[in-house]
Amino acid sequence: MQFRFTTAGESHGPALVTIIEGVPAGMPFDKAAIDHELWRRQQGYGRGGRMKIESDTVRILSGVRHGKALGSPIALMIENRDFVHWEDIMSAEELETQPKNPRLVKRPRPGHADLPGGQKYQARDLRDILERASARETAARVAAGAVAKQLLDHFGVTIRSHVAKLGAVPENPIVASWEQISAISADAPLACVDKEIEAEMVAHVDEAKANGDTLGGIFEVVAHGLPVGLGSHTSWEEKLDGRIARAMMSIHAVKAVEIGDGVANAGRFGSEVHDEIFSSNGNFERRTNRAGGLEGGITNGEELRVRGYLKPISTLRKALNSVDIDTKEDSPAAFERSDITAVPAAGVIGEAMLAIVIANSMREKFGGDSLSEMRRNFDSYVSTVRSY
Ligand code: EPS
Repeated sequence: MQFRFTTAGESHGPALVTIIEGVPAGMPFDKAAIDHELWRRQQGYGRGGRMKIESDTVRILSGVRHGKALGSPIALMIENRDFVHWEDIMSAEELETQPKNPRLVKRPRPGHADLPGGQKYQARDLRDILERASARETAARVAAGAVAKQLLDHFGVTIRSHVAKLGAVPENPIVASWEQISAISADAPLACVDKEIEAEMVAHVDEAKANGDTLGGIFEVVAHGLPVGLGSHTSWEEKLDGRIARAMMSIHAVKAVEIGDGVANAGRFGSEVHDEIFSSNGNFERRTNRAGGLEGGITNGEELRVRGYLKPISTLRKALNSVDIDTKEDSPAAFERSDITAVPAAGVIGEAMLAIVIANSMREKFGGDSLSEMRRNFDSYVSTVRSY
């Protein structure tokens, strides 16, 4: 059994939808917890006007009865409140009369899917591309990820994130403990563990805003409480770090992924990198975790740490040069409204994607049609590993 999901929906269409498979029957289903994750994704200093319009919540369409999962596909829907302003432009039916302001997009934004998407799909209105390329889609991923988190909760696995760097601040990504990350308050402006650095980050966002510019940054996601043995060294597709990297890279604007201290480790001696193994009352012990919880593509029981590196958002008020796809003349790229930065939101999305990859790995390893069957398999495996 796999835990898997798909999403559908355009940014200014009627709704986003996700269908999730592989949730074991009998799992208590907490809608409020999903809505809370959606709320978290909408926070963060530097978000644009759209977040004032949307207030994302899910409607459960299938797969849940009397508060428990049935084991069947779960369909969740998130309405786009903004759709009321776009009904004719985003209409599924052919229009008899063109809207007064059709808001055609003809000037592709450098860095966005606009131009290669337009060329590939032969779109003469680049809205056909940008509506689906928009990071709005990640609301549906966060809903699916919130369900994965609920499953992981039953096995003692918790996932959180923090912003390690916002644009150029600070120079080196912040190193934060699980306790520090867990203590970040839900309304912190930039999900940073250090209040002074966070104030500098806020000023950096203000600077970008004043210049009509945008910023990227680095988020770190940490999974706490993982069992040893998720993923496998036996084949490339089974390596958990490979699966995690793919999931993280699929998040909008993520351009690099790092596990543990992977980037810094590339410039160090082996003796400075590998986490030595010590004996402690008949158990194995690590005193460092530079590997980020994975060795040979297998979880080793330490915290799993993954960083996502985001490029700056590609919709700039200070528009970059582009070319009109009809006239072929140089003209500034399209701008309607945009976020200045979305690194804290990307962290929440990173949590969701990591939760989904780990939930899938747990479903593959422990199987079971019901939560209690999965639990028995899990407990028996964990006690086998303990006696190793
Ligand atoms: C986005 C552009 C903005 C963002 C949007 C992603 O939307 P709009 O064009 O409606 O102002 O706010 O993000 C969301 C709507 C969201 O929910 O995260 C883009 O072009 O990627």
